[in-house]
Amino acid sequence: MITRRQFMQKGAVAAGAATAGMAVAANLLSTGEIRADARNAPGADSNLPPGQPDVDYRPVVTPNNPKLPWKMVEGVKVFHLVAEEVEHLFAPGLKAKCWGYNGSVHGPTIEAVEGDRVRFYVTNRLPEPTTLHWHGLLVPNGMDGVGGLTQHIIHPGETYKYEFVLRQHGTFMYHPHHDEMTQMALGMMGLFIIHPRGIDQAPDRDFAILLSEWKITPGTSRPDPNEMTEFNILTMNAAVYPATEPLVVKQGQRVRIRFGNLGAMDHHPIHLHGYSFCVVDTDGCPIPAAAQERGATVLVPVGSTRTIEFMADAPGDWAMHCHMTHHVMNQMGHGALNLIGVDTEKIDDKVRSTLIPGFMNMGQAGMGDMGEMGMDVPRNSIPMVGGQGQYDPITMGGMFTILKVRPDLTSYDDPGWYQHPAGTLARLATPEELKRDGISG
Ligand SMILES: [Cu+2]
Repeated sequence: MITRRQFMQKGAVAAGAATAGMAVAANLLSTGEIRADARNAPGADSNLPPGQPDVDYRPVVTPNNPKLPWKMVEGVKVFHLVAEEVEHLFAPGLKAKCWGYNGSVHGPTIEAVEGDRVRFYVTNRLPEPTTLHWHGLLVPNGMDGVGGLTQHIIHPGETYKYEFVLRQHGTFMYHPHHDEMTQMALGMMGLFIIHPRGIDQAPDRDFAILLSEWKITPGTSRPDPNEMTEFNILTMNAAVYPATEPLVVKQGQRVRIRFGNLGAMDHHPIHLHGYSFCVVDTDGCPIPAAAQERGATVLVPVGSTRTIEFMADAPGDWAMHCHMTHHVMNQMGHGALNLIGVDTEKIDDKVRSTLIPGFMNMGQAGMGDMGEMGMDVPRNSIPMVGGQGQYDPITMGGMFTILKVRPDLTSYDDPGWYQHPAGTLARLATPEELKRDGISG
């Protein structure tokens, strides 16, 4: 039998052994028992110099989302977040007046290093009060950002200051903790990535994706914060396919993908094609190698982060998406009539001749036909399915993106569609093959 204490100590030793020098001390803070001490010493100064990109850490990539810039002031990393209304494009055809930070929806990704002292100024340019909560971070209570409970709310026009030392590494998030239902439904959230100190253990490619869900009634341009169940826009970093930027990786690289979920109601089982991966971290808590779950799908619950790693040994265009099938469809797929198997030709004729010229019912043979390009949709809305693929339309939109693994890359720009080597592509069976194998089509 192994006691919990022994288990934690082994984890601490393993984590420490992976790095060197002062980084060991910093990593020890990531184990539960030592964390309690760190939390109780909120005024303690960090002895570590501010971590520098490409020296102390390999920067994370957040597709479709910018990074929050910072400047050094007397050894402190200083950031400025401005909460404000932002006109946001989810995909060509669908724009909405959202709330975000610094002109971005979601807010820009914050990136720092364990041991850094960070200072955040938060300016409120919204029409109502707000606060900022550092989700998953071990901070002094008065820096936790819960309106009314741990601080005064930030009124419109005011700028508040938060300051603390980062005592852990992993994948975290930020969001307001005042009128949460409205402010988060309108887009106010972001990723907060804290790297361990030292680039040796860093993966070759490190991506971060924040999952969320929205209700934008077709034809309107405001997310509806009152919605509890019928979300019709499911996003990765506030984009829907085909606007989600692909994850571009060179074959043989070690890849990390971090997922966070700050949607209102839904957990998302994210499925990656072509690979099995290890779940290496939950909510910024590293999992010892022997305890890591392996799989091809990771469930990312609301209010949580999950981080996976794998070796990208297989080239191709690999789908990565939420496996809730209603979460890989866009707006116009929701609230549609179920017409599968119905002959609507007579109804269409009548509606066309008397009511709406050009009217056409959709979906008699399934919903795939709604993916045809050029389909008419209401103003400011997008069809339910994705975009044109290499061979045919891709009938997934929403929470869908593509991992593009290539043997030869000179840049991480989108390399286009994967060219399948001869003999490795599914195709129409020939009459000779059918006859040879005794298959009647
Ligand atoms: Cu989902």
